[in-house]
Amino acid sequence: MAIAVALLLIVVGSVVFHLLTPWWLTPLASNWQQMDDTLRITMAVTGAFFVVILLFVVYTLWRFRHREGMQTTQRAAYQPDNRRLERWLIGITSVGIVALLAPGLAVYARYVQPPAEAMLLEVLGQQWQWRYRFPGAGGQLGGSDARFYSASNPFALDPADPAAQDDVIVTGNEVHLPLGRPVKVLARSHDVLHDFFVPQFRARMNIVPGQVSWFWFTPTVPGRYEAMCAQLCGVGHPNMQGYVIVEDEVAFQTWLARQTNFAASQRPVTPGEAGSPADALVALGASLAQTKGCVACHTVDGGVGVGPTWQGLFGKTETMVDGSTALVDDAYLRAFIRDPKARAVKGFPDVMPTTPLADDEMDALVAYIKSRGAAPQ
Ligand SMILES: [Cu+2]
Repeated sequence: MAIAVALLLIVVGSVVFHLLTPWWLTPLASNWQQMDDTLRITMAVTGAFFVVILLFVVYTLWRFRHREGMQTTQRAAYQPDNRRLERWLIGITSVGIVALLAPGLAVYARYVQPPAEAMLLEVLGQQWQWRYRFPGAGGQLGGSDARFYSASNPFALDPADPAAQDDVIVTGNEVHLPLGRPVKVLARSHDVLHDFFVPQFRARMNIVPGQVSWFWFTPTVPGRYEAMCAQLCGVGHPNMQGYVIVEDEVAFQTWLARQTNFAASQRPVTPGEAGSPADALVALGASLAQTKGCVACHTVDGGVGVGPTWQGLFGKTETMVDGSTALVDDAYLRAFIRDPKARAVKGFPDVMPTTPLADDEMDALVAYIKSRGAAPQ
């Protein structure tokens, strides 16, 4: 009987929790009301089966409990089969399973068929950051091939493709989208499985290396939304965050006009007119730290990350896993970035990937780390 009471409490508790919980879905910010409907149907079907099955177990435990004075000879009747009951059970279960699967299939079919007027947005996943690309005025994205990949061409775009020249390359992990316009998202991965997910849009898609997967949505509420990776993709996975800013068309066009295109991003970097060349180098290093994904693991404000923070790193004495110590200077940083596996710093996982850097990029990145300040003596 104790088990029957416990099961009854679980059923009542679950239903009450479901009705009173503050953990409801975030407000919907896209056209995908159908996703929420599907979720509610799933909840209703699984919830009903959960309650009915547990209540049935509670009933049988109570109905056939042991009672004082029961005849010790009383035995359960053996019933080899019961056609009528089986037909009912198979029928109800089948209806339940169809109700679980069919709405999802119908919504998914719509989810991967973007309207013809949808604008294109490419999302590129990489351990552990997001990059974005829009087609230029021509409306066509340039072609890519793995052999074109380089540190300055992370999308591996074909430099000879005329359609690639005006492609808008977004630097950093934040992308803007216009309100009320359907967007077709084309998703590619640079390395392993990722999944682009913005909860408020109810939109997500797995990203498989070597494939382009897609889905579409129309943002319906202005705001700043967090995009996250929804496939465990390595030790930096929780840091793989981006942002989608939904704003009116005018603000979006203003933002878009400020972005660089592919052709411009391929020109050699020249120090800016404003500020000294040293400042320009540090500024370039700061932007490289973003685009190369360094900031996924290294904070610059002393915060805890997967790797050592860059605040106060330069000039500090690091202890290695083998107990030896090393002064963090120019040569140390360069050697470590070139070959992260050569040695391991005590207290940090040995997971730093090798990032291809041109010589001038290395100079800029080291200058930036240096600028984050020497360790206090
Ligand atoms: Cu990921």
